[in-house]
Amino acid sequence: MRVLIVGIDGYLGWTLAMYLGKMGYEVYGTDNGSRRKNVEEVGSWSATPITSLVKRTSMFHDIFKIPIITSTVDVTNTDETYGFFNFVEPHVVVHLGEQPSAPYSMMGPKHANYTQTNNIVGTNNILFAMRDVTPEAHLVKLGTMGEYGTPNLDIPEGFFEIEYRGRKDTMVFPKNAGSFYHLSKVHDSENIRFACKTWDLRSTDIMQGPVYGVVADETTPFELLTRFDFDGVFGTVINRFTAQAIIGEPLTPYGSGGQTRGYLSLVDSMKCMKLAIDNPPFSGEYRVFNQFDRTYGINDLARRVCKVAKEFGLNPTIDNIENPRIEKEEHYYNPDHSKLENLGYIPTRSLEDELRITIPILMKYKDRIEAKKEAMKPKVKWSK
Ligand code: USQ
Repeated sequence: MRVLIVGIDGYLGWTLAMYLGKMGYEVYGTDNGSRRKNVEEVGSWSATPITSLVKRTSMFHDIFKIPIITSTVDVTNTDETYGFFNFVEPHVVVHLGEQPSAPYSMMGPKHANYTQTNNIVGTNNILFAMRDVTPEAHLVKLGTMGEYGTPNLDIPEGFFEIEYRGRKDTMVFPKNAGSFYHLSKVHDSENIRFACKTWDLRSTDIMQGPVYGVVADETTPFELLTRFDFDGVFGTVINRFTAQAIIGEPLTPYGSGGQTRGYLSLVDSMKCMKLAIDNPPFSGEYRVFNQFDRTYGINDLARRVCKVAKEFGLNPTIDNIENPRIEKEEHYYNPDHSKLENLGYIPTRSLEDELRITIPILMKYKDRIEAKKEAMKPKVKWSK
């Protein structure tokens, strides 16, 4: 099966390329290099040292004898996108090529506009290229659990039945995104749903929670590790807490720390995407998977990271700091997540066991985290 990964140089993209390559899929990918550039812009870098995309694919080939074909096609460019689709003729398109940071999108009008233009235009070009070049292909699109927000209701997987003024229908569950980034994903979802309905495309829209960890396969050599962000803009919460514990900085739950989200390890993110790829929807079907292992509150996460860090001789502390975001800090949170389980998803290991793999790997890169300590502080505020 030929898989085209858009955003192949990113945290998930590079991991998925190696994961699928080793499992015998024919892997093609493209990346416009924006993640490296944007992280540099906010004064940081990946804790794991990463070589260029060209070098890492050639190293992967030298070690495992598996080819990964890459390009620098930017999917916001319509002609380049069509050209690449004609060249690859993918059976599956995994679209991970978006600006993924909520704080980055809240830095100001240019960053908000860039995020929404990049994400929505890129997705639309992919949809049109699929319509015209590979109409049978399956689009696996990375959405986010953040599209739903934190309603005081259970959250279904995309759709729910509603009775209103005596009539019943199945409707898209209302969205309530918390940043311009999350809103870009809401718009994407509607565009994809429309394209499936109108052109008979098929797509899985994955509502994924924050991902943590650094390897999906423990045999990954150090020089092929994926990127690991820990700064205040691109680092996601568990990875940030891990990096803070390693350099002896206090872990920083924002506000009262009762914010609850659904989390997933890097390896399970790969497993779930593979399940989606192996079990495509039918032509014209737009389906939604809520993709996470289990939910945690932020304070609980901080305590769990501290406990495991202590096993490695670290001495972490926790400091609840002022919340730079506007979000509910205490709320109900109960999303469904049974569709992937029905396809056979079984979580690989506990959060604690995953941290026991991640912490010793990252301890080797303590100096690189230390060097960008200043960038770890959350400086982007949601308010004026
Ligand atoms: N948080 C802290 N302390 C920190 C960092 C974050 O308390 O030092 C809190 C945030 O306020 C938030 C929660 O942790 O309540 C999650 O924040 P995050 O930065 O880990 O995740 P988020 O900004 O929501 O975005 C990340 C990815 C995004 C993905 C999303 C899934 O960057 O690409 O879509 O997770 S979800 O959170 O389900 O929307």
